[in-house]
Amino acid sequence: MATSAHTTARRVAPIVISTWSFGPVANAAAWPILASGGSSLDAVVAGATAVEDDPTVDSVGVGGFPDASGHVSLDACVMQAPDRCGGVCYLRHYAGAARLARAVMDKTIHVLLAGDGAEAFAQRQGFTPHPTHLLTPEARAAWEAWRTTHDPSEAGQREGVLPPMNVEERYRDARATPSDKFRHAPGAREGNHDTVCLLGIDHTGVLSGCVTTSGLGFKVPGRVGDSPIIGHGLYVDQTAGAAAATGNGELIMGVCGSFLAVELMRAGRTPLEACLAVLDRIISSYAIMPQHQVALIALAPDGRWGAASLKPGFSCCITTPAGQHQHDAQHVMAPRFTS
Ligand code: SD4
Repeated sequence: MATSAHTTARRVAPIVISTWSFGPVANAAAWPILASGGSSLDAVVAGATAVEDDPTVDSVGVGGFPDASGHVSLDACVMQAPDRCGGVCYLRHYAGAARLARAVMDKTIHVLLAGDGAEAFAQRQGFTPHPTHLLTPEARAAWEAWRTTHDPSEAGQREGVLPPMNVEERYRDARATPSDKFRHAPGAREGNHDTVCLLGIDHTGVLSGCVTTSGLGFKVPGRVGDSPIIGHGLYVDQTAGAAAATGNGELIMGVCGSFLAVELMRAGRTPLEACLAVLDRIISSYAIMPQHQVALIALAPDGRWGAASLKPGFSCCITTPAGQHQHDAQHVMAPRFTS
């Protein structure tokens, strides 16, 4: 069946862009598919799956940090067009959220399946329950350590107190300035990772996106963020472009961050301008706290891309026929706070 994902196909150089420092892991799985003429949808799902399957990544897939009650829950979505999107959320006993999100898109009339229903669907699709409910010994140990200083019943409930962010605090390194007020953000953890978001274009010019996460560490049980929700964590339109978001989902959801970025590109903004404008909207819409971070990546149908974040420390990985590089994204927040 022809879909709107394929009505505007055109020949452009393939590209894949993915978030954070595990981007190279994602792109290593995605790029061979694009380079050999495969589809951008296959590529972004393969890239997301590679990160999900790495148990050392404590913010995506197996090995993700649990919620305040000690249970891991996974969220993911895929998108090519308004009539080609799917997602799963609050998946607690099955790995492979990105592949399952694709199955929702390909095999159902629905967009988003949650919780028990998503897991029943996973079983019907031949997925097998994860033997340890996605919780690795390392993630369990981190949760137990967190419990020694936090009351799980208060997680995310007291005003001004957020669950710890899964944000790489790489801005603590040599590039950080002493005046950076974010250097000692509460909840910051050295070397941690975040949601993996991938945007890609294949040799036929078709855009696809995929986002997958275990969400904020030690979140309130039942909490679902932006990542699996179309228009929030991910939006793709074949004529306007694609965008994906990572960071504090609550800040992204209130402004429909990814949808807004794509609509700004439709209105003529470059991918970078679109990312920066979404961050400006977030800054003007919320009381930004030190532990907040939001980052966006955006990709135009012609292959131009952009990336930006509230705070320093966000990078993304770009792979094209010309090669691969890790890009430190422009950040908007620290200069305003330090001036
Ligand atoms: C969430 N946006 O669940 C995700 C988490 C994330 O960097 O992206 N962290 O809110």
